[in-house]
Amino acid sequence: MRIYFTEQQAQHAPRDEFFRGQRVPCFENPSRAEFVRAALLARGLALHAPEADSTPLLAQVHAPRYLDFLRTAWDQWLARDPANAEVQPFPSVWPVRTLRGDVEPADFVARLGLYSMDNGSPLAAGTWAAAKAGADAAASAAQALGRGERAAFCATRPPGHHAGPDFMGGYCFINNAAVAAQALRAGGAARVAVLDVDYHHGNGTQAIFYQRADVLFVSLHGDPRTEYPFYLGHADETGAGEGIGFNLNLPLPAGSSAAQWFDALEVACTRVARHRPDALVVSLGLDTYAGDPISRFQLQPADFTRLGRRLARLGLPTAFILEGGYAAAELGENAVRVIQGFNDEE
Ligand code: Q9C
Ligand code: ZN
Repeated sequence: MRIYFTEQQAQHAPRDEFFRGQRVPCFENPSRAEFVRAALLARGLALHAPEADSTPLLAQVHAPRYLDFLRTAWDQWLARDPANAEVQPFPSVWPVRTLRGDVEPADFVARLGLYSMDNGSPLAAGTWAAAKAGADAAASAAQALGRGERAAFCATRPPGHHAGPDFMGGYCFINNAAVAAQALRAGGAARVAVLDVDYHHGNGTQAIFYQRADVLFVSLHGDPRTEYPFYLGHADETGAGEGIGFNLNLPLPAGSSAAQWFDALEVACTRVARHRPDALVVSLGLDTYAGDPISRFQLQPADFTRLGRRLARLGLPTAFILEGGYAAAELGENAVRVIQGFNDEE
């Protein structure tokens, strides 16, 4: 398994976020990747810097005006006031129903609202550098599979699966799983499957591929009736147009046990296999862990080994993309368990 890590991840280091009416230190922070790096190195696994440039792929999964905004957002924030270097921008108004999203406001915070689904995705000076490097890793993982590698693993952050065609959200800016899937298609895979096992529904990935039959999206996640992202991820979302039948959501109640979760994983794997994909992208959120501070499933460390084994048994070239997982100190061990479970099954 070829593993990717980027030094740029550390440049995305916003200070705090809104949580239950308070500002708290960001759950999604550089220590997450550092814990994963340390655990991988402790097992003697080699880490690689991305060798691909994702630029052409980004325009295939995100809107040009969103990418332009994201690339220049911090400079725009500083242009408004140099003292903003020490201040985090947050959106405060959004173009919801009846309001217009087609006209870009001149005001920076209004544009930030236009391109955000929530106020939970703080920007920092190095957000673009970190997110772009993560997307480069996703493109590199796809390329590695194209060269005949059995699997690749992107130990990168920020995560990506909540980022939609033209918006950030849920700590995500560039949809790395979508970049990997698109790169696999460009590299000759006729059919690709994305299996999203993060605790939260991958609304961004679903939206990007909702009308397509070539990229199947399957997700198991906390029921959006009670869990973030709330407004997508229900079982009746099955695709549109050409994509009808190529989207499968398996929502589970908050608090679900590992046994319930693995039953749903079986349904997911059966659907993936029926697609007969040439490659698989796994949106690997590890926030299904029982110790996760913001999520409510009950997986134990040994369950991540079992997950790795089950995914290997699909027998597909597989690109793992790290998504959520906020019990930072345990994130490395849990990631390594997925990798070792997958490799053991070989
Ligand atoms: N600031 C991922 O796991 N935020 N994103 C809840 C409010 C939403 C999680 C706290 C959680 C998003 C990639
Ligand atoms: Zn998550």
